[in-house]
Amino acid sequence: MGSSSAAARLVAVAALLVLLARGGEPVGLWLPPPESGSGDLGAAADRYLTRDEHWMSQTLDHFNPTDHRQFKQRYYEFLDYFRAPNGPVFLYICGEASCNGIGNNYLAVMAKKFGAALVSPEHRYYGKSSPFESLTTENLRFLSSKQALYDLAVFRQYYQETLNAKYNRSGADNSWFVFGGSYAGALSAWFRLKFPHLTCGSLASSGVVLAVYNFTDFDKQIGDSAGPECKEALQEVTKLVDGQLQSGRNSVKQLFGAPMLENDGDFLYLLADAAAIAFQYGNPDVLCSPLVEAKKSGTDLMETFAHYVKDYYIGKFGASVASYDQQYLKNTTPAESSYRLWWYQVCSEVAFFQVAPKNDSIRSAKIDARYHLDLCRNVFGEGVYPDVFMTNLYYGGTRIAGSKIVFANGSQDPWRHASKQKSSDEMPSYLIECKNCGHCSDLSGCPQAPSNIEGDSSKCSSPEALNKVRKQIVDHIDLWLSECQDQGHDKEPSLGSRWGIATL
Ligand SMILES: *[C@@H]1O[C@H](CO)[C@@H](O)[C@H](O)[C@H]1NC(C)=O
Ligand SMILES: *[C@@H]1O[C@H](CO)[C@@H](O)[C@H](O)[C@H]1NC(C)=O
Ligand SMILES: *[C@@H]1O[C@H](CO)[C@@H](O)[C@H](O)[C@H]1NC(C)=O
Ligand SMILES: CC(=O)N[C@H]1CO[C@H](CO)[C@@H](O)[C@@H]1O
Repeated sequence: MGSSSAAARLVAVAALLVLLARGGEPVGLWLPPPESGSGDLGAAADRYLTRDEHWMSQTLDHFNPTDHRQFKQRYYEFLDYFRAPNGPVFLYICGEASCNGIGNNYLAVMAKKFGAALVSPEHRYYGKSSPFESLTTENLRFLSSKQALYDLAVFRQYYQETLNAKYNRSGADNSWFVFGGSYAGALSAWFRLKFPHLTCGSLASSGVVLAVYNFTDFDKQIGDSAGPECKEALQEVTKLVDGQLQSGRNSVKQLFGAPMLENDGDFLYLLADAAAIAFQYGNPDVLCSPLVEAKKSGTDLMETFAHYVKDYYIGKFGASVASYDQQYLKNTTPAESSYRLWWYQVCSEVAFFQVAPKNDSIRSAKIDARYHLDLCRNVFGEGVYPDVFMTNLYYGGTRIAGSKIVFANGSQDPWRHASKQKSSDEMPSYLIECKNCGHCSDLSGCPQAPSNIEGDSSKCSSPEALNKVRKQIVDHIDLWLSECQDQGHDKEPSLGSRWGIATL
């Protein structure tokens, strides 16, 4: 604990959160499918390699050398595959949700191939790594990607020393490689950009490195992923729902199992997210088959969509209706706050306002920039505004001037339009094209709910498309790790392919 009087407010919130955490993940925003417990689709044995918690003391404010306050940051380590002591270290960056362990996805497969140690720190403020007991807007001012990147750098050094102590070495430096998906994919790219001496390379899986204010491409991609028939049905539903709300028939909210959402915008946002998630996580048919069928047979479209929302999105997928409620987003209790925290990052740094395009929109036109700005003001008060210009000036957006970063995005994923567009020698970018290839398919396979052990690709509509990109990713990792080693990391002599994966 630090010296400031405010330090008293800083707590290792572990005790509190152990009781309260229910793994609330902001699924509506963009995260990997929910924890087991909140929906049926998250449950799977062997979903995690480890859930054993470790802790380190982290600096609260990396940009103020006179502020010595610290907080407890949670992390995980998995050493079963580690070719000790000289193997590489794979740092998996956890993003905007409670980080409940090291997932058993394709990263595990790669770690095994490379003999890598796996480590994964939780993002500051999320889960059990909250510096404050109460997440008032004032207390959220240390929540930013810039602070989070410094956390990663400090963690990287801390863990290297921990490893050295474990193997009785001093001054050794293993070859590190960073990984992340979605927002954490952007952090992965930015980490390599800002701290190139601390990692041999980066995988930015669906890495959203471009902050976007009016993110209309998101809705457009949903239309493209849905195809003309399903898109038209979705648009018809929106028209019907808008009409009901227009004429004051709030009972329509009941139909969707969301009577508690007083604000029409919040309700419409829930419906838009419910549709997006089908494509984002690779389950298009669950949504589109019944809708297209209903349209052909003249069955009530609104009821068909309502059934999908209630049965699939809320029931199976585990989405939380309350999380769309701005009243709920004002709750400052850490365990209740993943959604609030991500909205803070949206409202202060990256925006990604998923507004309706002027033409041919799927979501209601009422979901516009105004809706988002009102939400930001209502939930966080005056003065919280996403300066996307400065965010992109700082990192470079899609013109990021990094190196040894591999980008991968799924063809059906609405988020891909915030990822890096063009491939270059130093920063290759791959598009994984298949009917159910979505967000972070390279790591998680498809569909992503239910979760696939080791990121199994066999259920992708084109497993070859995914396997091909995975092979390319592995080749880049192999090359960049070996180049790193040439520069004096770990002294292990090379054997054929330096990392012993010649047989891939
Ligand atoms: C650690 O290394 C030092 C210096 O080489 C050596 O003296 C010591 O015995 C080692 N300790 C263990 C536990 O291996
Ligand atoms: C976003 O869209 C709104 C409404 O269409 C418009 O007024 C605003 O200028 C746009 N902002 C940016 C930064 O494009
Ligand atoms: C609006 O969208 C429709 C359907 O995709 C398209 O045919 C039309 O050209 C678009 N109009 C404008 C002005 O972009
Ligand atoms: C927005 C988008 O589609 N991004 C890119 C994903 O990666 C492929 C391959 O480089 C590009 O063609 C896409 O443009």
